[in-house]
Order: sequence, then C-alpha cells, then structure tokens
Amino acid sequence: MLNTLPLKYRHAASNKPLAVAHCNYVPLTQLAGYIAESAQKILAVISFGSEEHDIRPLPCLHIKVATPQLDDAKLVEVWTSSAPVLHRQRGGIHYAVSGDMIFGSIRLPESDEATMDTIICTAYRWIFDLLQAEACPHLIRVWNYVPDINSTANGLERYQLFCLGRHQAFSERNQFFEHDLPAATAIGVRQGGLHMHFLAARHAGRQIENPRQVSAFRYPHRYGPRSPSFSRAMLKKWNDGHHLYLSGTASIVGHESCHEGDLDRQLQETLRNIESLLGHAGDTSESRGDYLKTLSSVKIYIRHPHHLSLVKNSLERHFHREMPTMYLQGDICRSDLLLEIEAICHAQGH
Ligand code: 3EB
Repeated sequence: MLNTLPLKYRHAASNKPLAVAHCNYVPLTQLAGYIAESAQKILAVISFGSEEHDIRPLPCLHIKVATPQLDDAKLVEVWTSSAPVLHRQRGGIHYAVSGDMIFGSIRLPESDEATMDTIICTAYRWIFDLLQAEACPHLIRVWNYVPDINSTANGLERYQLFCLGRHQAFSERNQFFEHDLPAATAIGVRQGGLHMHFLAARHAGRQIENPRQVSAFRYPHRYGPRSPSFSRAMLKKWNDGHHLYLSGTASIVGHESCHEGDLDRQLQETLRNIESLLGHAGDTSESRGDYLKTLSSVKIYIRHPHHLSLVKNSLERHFHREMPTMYLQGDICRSDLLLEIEAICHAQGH
C-alpha cells in the first residue's frame, strides 16, 4: 500500500489532466517482461552507469545516465504513461509524447569553441522551442548531468557557468520565470558527456519552496553570477491525483552548506530539509511528522562510493523497506557537499 501525503496546496479547477506519468524502478532482470507487457505506454527507460550494456535495443526512448549504481540492486527506471505514447525526434532532442505530457532527452557534445554557459543556454532554448511547438510549454522536472561539475573554467566553476547559461535561457523566455521553475537535479558525472532529460506538461504545475532554505533562484551573488533556476519541488496534478517532484536536496540551510566533511550530519540535515519541504506542501493540520515514509522513486547521489554502507544503514531507519531507492555515485554541485537526495511523493487530493 502506497503512503500518500495529505495536501495543503491544490491546483485550480482549470487543470484538466488527460493522463498520468509514472516512475517505476524495475529490476534489470524483469525489464524485458515489463516492456513486453506495456510497450505502447512506455515514455522512457533510464539506465545508470554501465548497465546499458545489459539492455537490448528498446522500442522506446532509452536514456543512458553515467552515474554508476553503487549497490547491487541493478534497477532501471521506467517512465510510463496511462495513455498511448509516440516517439519522436527534433534536432538533438529525442522525446516521447503522450496525452498532455512530454518526456525528452538531449545529449550535448562539448567543444573547445563553446563554453558551458553557451552550450546550456542553447540546449534550453531548443527544449523551450520544442515544448512550445508541441503545446506542452511547462517544464515540470529536469535532470542535468554535467561532466567535471566542480572544476573551474574561464575563472568560474563549471556549475556556475551551467547556471549562467540556464538563467539566460529562462529569463529571455519569460520575465516571470521565477514563478514557473521546474524541480531539478544537477549532478556531476565522471564518465559520459553533458546530458539532460525532462518531463514537461501542457498544464503548469505548482512551484513549492522550502521554508528552511533560501530559494535557489534567490541565492546571493557569492555562489555565482546568476542564480540556479529551479524550484525546491513541483506539484503536478495528473489524472490519478497529485505528484510532488522533489528536487535534489542537500545539506544546505538558508543558503549555506552545513557540516563540511561530516557525512552523517549532512545526511540528517538533508532529511530535515526534505521533511520540512514535505511538511510545507502537506496539510499540517493532519501532519504526524512521518513524511519520509510517503516518498517513492528515491535517488541518493553519493560523492564517495565508500560512503555507501554508512548512508544506506542510516537511511534504512527512516525509509520503508519496500521504498524504491537507487544509490548512485554523483558529484554534488557544491564541492563541500557529500550527498544529495531526490524523490517523488504521491499526494492525496484531487
Ligand atoms: C542546492 O540546493 C543543491 O542547479 O538544478 C540541487 C538541485 C542543487 C538542483 C540545480 C542544484 C540544482 O543548491 C544543489
């Protein structure tokens, strides 16, 4: 039985959902059977690390993310729609269209001529153009995977250049973009190139911020010339209820990183941030503070692979045993952070 979060925020009645996007973690050994059963409904299959080599060519979008899985669970992520899916391509973007949603992926070559900010700005412009053309203009959730995210180029960290390019693309599209920012993840990868994938919809979601954290789009200047363009979470109404997409969340209180070098404290702080975010989105009158148990599709990005067992042991006390969870190696965008957690939460309320 799925735990759900009782909701405080709801959507206006004008949102007419036609379908629903679902994220499932499937053991690699069951993937073939899973696809045979629901091929027409699959938006995308996402494999992590070197697992792509164990997967035969698929009749749907296959997205390869370079972050290796750290435990031996060997899971693949499968996004399905309740409505039929069409697979398309436009320029460098491969995407699936279904009902009033789009799931897309773009891989970007880096060259000596173009800097990170230009590449990212161009990629977001392409994505916005595509979403406009397909009448699904609202980005709900974006995953950004950036090689060497913590290294420096042209006097700025590559993550700061990434933020610069992203901010440029968002701000030229819409002067009120800070009210319709997607939930996001931006993680450093040690293999593979620059890559992004996203979920977008015809009808807007609702942006949720975290009372414990300064909104990323309001971070002070010292973190980079342009602030990171993402919301802490996006609440989206589908035809089976509300889904809350939580951005990558780390040990940041206010705008400052906390507990440098202390893995367990960073983990506890991150969980407090997630509880605070869920509590803020949830109906506090009914709250019992057990919000972490309502999570599903959890990803834990760990900078140092040898931290896995400590993180896993600690999280087992907080999470449900059956909670779909992936442990991945990923570099967090601030070099003083050791881990980051993202998730999806199913919420009550229609
Ligand atoms: C933070 O809270 C940690 O730039 O898209 C988390 C999720 C982080 C998304 C992004 C960055 C991003 O600032 C880093």
